[in-house]
Amino acid sequence: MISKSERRHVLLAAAFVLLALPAIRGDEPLPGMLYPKESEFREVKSLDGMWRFRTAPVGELTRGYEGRWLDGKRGLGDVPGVGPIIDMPVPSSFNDITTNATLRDYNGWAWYDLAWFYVPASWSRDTRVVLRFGSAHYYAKVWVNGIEAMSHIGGHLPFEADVTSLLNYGPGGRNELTVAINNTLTPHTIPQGTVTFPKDPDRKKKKRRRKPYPWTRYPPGYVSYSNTFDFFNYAGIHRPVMLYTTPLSYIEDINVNTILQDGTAFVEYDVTAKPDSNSVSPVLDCTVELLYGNYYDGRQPVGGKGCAGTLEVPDPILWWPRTMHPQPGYLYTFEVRLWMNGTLVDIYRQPVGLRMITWNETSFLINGEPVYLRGFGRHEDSDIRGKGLDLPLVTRDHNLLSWVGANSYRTSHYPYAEEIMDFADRLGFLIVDECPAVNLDNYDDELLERHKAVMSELVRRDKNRPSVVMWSIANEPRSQKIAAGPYFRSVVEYVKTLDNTRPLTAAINQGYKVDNLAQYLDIIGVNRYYSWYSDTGHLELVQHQVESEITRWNQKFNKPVFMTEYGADAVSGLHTLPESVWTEDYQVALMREYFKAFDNLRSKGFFIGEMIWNFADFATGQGITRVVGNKKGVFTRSRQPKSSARFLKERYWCLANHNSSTSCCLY
Ligand code: GCB
Repeated sequence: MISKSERRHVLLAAAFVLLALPAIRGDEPLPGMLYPKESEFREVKSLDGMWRFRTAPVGELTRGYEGRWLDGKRGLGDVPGVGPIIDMPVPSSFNDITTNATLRDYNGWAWYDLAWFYVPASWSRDTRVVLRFGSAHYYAKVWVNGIEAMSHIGGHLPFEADVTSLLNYGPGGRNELTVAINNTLTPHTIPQGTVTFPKDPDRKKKKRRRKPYPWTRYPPGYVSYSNTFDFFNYAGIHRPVMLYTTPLSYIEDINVNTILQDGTAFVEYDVTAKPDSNSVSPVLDCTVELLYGNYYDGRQPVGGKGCAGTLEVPDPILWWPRTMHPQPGYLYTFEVRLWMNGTLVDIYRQPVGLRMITWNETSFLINGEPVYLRGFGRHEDSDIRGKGLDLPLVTRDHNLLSWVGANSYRTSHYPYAEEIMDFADRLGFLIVDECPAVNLDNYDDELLERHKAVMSELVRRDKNRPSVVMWSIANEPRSQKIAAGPYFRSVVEYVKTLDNTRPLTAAINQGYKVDNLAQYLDIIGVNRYYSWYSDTGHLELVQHQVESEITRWNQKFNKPVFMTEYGADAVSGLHTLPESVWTEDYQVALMREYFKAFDNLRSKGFFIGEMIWNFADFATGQGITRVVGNKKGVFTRSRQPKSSARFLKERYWCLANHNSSTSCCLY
């Protein structure tokens, strides 16, 4: 049995996660958070690179705080006996960088330190300097020169703080940045996880016996961290860390939305600007221009005056998804100039795509044209880097997505890096943008607040992206539970207040008879593993099962339906004839059966897409149903094709080039 003091210690460490919730509640409007960009008035400095790193020893999780690892003088502190300080690349997950299994599986506080760094001589307290993290998983606390600068709950989304007053400037002005992150997941984090103290059957104290028996299964103090989702709980500073400047009066946020009417695009915009707090009676004003492409190319941009308004664009070049137009993903640049008392003080350039989304009971349309999604569920995942952003990998992924003929993917099961979303905007991929609510199980008000907060951070970040065409509010929640009904109703109502220009969806794995979520969605996503997790090996059942179930979802809810997941694990290089589970041959054979069903469903008019699970093999926690990770990728983890990739390519290009009455089953 774990002693009271040991239990207290672990709970105390976890409590840092739970009690230190930032003041932001789900229903409070968030300040803007534009992506850092250079302009005539702004500079960006990357803090990526090699940082110093140390974890608190297992069983002494608060050691970093007790040892004052953040005091701004000693970096991570040379505290004897707590293990070495090692080099750690940023961005990256820390788990797979070393050869150490304890670090791979670590739960608790991990400390990062960057010392020393210097800021350009041109920066001073008269410049506004912001420190921004693209994401850190899961909970993060940040100190600049030993002074707490910010904290943030949740991986996968950016956070930032004005650190102007915390930095040292000028010659000799050295700076230190310390970050503590904690990847402990609890029933009130999104996603959820559990911390348990497993009981040792033999360590009970016998009556009148002072000492307990020695343990047989779990040593004293043993703590177990678990979750139910099927991907490795990678942790670390996963995305770029940047310092950027803005003028003291600055553009804080931009909202852009396009309405198409009779061949004209009406671009509604709204700019939020902040005046310099020292200026007496500041008057702020904006001028805006919609530039073709990303520069002045001789064509006359459409311009406007005022920080809010509507631009009328005759003959617009619309943003189209891949294969729906010879020039997909066309981006204009929305240039905002901020003026204070008649002087130009700030410029920000926001890429925008002019497109309009509509949906009805049967279809999902872009610019008035019905769209059929040919896509994937994916993961941010790769060898060594884990979930750390890696641009060569991301570029390869988008080249493979283009090669295979896909037009879409879901950011299963969490928001992806902004740099990844940029690819989607530019290349014309349609994104189902998912929040990290994977496998939600127990519902209560505290979780609901967190869910709303995550959704508001996601919408704030991605609202201007033309590639983002749906918000996915959850993946496979236990939506059969009665409490799921009111819970998701609140989430949906809340997200609609943030953005009513995009439909809401979720990937559901419960049956249509018991589910309590689909009724609130605009478009229903269904995850099914016929002939894999159910009726394993019985391919002859797939077509009928898929067709009849998907049809029932539509009949019951009268909404468009798409398949958000289906698939089979295939170990690359494993073949049998006839095909059997885990082989490349079985993966292909299973896909063929799903394709037959999809083609019949397509002709019924309400089935709007198919997204195979998964784009590439990916890491999971260890388990007896996983062979060093999930092998449902059509590409391997090193991004090489399995037989299924070539097979899928035939189908996706067939779908791209034909209409809904053509069979693309490839019998
Ligand atoms: C699912 C989950 C996904 C898993 C997949 C599988 O339904 O949404 O996270 O990886 O099944 O392979 O079991």
